[in-house]
Amino acid sequence: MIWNVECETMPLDKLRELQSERLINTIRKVYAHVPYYKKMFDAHGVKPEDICNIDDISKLPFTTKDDMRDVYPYGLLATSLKNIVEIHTSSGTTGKPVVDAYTRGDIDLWGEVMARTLTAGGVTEDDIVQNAYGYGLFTGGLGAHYGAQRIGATCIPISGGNTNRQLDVMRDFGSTVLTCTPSYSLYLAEAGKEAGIDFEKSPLKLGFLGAEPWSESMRTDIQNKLHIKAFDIFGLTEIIGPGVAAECELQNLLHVFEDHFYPEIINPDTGEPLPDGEKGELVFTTLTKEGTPIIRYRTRDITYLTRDECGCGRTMVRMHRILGRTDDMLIVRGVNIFPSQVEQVLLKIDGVEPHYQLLVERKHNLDYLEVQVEMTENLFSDGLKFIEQKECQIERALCDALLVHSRVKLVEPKAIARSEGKAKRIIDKRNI
Ligand code: DLL
Repeated sequence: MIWNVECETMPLDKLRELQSERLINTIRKVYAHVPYYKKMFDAHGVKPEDICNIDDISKLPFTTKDDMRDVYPYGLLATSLKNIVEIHTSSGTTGKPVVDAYTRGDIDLWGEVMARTLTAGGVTEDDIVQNAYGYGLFTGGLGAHYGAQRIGATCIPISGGNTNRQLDVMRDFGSTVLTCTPSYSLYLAEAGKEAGIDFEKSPLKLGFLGAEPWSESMRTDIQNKLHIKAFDIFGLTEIIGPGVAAECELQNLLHVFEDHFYPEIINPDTGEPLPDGEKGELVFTTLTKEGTPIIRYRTRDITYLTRDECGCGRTMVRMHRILGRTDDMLIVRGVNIFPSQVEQVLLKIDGVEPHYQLLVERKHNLDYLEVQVEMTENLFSDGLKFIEQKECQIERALCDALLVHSRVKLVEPKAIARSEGKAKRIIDKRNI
């Protein structure tokens, strides 16, 4: 099923024309209204008049997460604050988060692209959507919410966590669609089985899973355990949240809604654009966003694009599921984390050294993060009681900074292996 046949199956020449027109408008707008972009374009020697069609996009400079943080909170606004009706921010940055500010038009666009996402997997107004993505500053909850409501489905805004309640709601209300992270869907499957739910007989039939990496074998597992068809959905706060790309009923690569979000693949070392089919870093330019339009945003996600025809009839370019990252970002229970965030916290705490390692494991389909930190000789000689107190203190500080719980284990001085090159900060034992 296709939500917006006219847009999603647009002939390629018309699509190029539309993208060109929208890019030209966006560039004019940001040059005139966002001092940050004017400065960047001037420094790069590019003027709005130089952008005549979508292929000229490669003349424009990139935007990075650091650029966005530097102009926190409102530096990328392309409209007056009185036109902003909602704000979301991303997790996983040291210092200030990245801000996405939405006008009424942007919220409307979000509902549209999420309606496309859910319809692509078969959701209709007859469905009951159990939305177990987190509501709040994270974009998952409200993004899926707007899409489900746009379709006219019944949305249950249960948000993340509280597994027993999730299972009760699923049973009592007869949820037909589940939206959450892939790992949480597997956790629900196991907990449901233990609670005596027979998923083969339950009305649940579709899952829209994303916000973290997963694999084909994980899809098979989820589909078998929950007796649903599971779709990969992709997005990021900086662009709009979920609703940037999604699989269709053929479950073969994700269609990028490129009439609104223009994708490129670049060589992460040189910044040179790469042709279709070649793996590299995914870059997005928003073509219609009003509040915080973004030009050539470097996502750090690795994938490739293909224009091979898809049997569903959509003409929108497809991207492979995310293959990795060009940086050391970890996603734990759907929350983005950088080792540098941990370091920032440790530097403020007495009795420990900034020698640490993050161990991530998946047990019963839930992620567990252990942070091993070296203590100072003094703390080491103070005794167990003091060490335990310190562990609790660091756990609390890390939870505030990372927005996810971790277990802290203080280890003896010099216990963490030193490296002659880059320190090995992450041991990821998850077999995704
Ligand atoms: O995770 C938005 C989202 C919510 C997407 C719900 C899908 C469903 P952020 O918190 O800003 O936004 O994190 C964005 O998460 O750059 C990827 O590295 C990763 N990511 C998102 N979706 C997928 C996916 C939301 N389907 C970052 N597969 C992105 C792999 C994903 N990684």
